[in-house]
Amino acid sequence: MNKTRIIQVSPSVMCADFLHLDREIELFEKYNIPLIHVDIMDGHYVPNFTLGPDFCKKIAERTSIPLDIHLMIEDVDNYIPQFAEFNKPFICIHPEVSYHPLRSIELIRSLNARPGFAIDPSMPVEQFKYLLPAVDMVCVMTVNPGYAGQKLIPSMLEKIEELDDYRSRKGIDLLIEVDGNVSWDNIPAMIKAGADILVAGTSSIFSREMDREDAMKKMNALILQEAE
Ligand code: S6P
Ligand code: MG
Repeated sequence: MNKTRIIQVSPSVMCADFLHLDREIELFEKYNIPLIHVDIMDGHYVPNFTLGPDFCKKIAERTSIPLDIHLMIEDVDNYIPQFAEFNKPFICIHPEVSYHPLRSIELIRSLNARPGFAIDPSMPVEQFKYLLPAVDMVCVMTVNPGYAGQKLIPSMLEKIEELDDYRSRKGIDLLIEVDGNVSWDNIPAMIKAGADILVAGTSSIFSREMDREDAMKKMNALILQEAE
C-alpha cells in the first residue's frame, strides 16, 4: 500500500442531535469532515427504520460535503435513482438484496454516483470478489447492520486485512470503509488493518460523554497520528 495514507471520517448522521442538525453540520464543515454517512433502513432488510431521501435532500441543500449513503433496504434497484441525485454521493448496497448486484452497481454508476457495497459480518470477502473491480468503495460492517451502539465483532479486523491484501495483490483501486463501533480504542487497529474511511458514530464523535468539538479534534488528531 501507498505510504502516505489519507484516512477519511464519515460521521453517521443517524447518531447526530436531530434537534440541532444545523449546528452538527456547521461543525462537520469547521473540522473539514469529507463525507456524511447516511443510514437508510426499511424495517425489512434490517429490523429498524431510519432516514430517507427527503432527509438526504435537506442535508445536500445545506452543505456541499458529499453524502455516503448506506442502503440497508430491500428492492434496492427501485430506490437507487432517488439517492443518486445528491452531489455525486457514494451509494452502498448490500448485494444479498439484489438479484443481480453487478447490475445494481452499474445503475449507480450510470446515474453519476459512486458505487459501493457493504459486506455483512457473516459473509466472506471471497464471495464478492467479482464485484470488487466494479466499485469505488467497500464497506466492511463490523457489527450486524441495523443499530448504532453495538460492539465490534473482533474477527472483522481480519476481514479488513484480507480485503486490503486482496486489493493490493490484484491492483484494484477501491476504498475500504469500516462501519460499526469505530471507537477511540478500535480505530488504531482498524487503520492498521487497512481502513480508509471510518464511520464515526456513538463510539467516537457522537459520544454522550464528550463535548462534540473536543471529539472532532480528537478524531482529526488520532487519524493523523495513525495514518503515519
Ligand atoms: C449500523 C449503521 C451504522 C451505525 C454506526 C453507528 O447498521 O450502518 O452506520 O450508524 O455504526 O456507530 P457506533 O459507533 O454507534 O457503532
Ligand atoms: Mg452505516
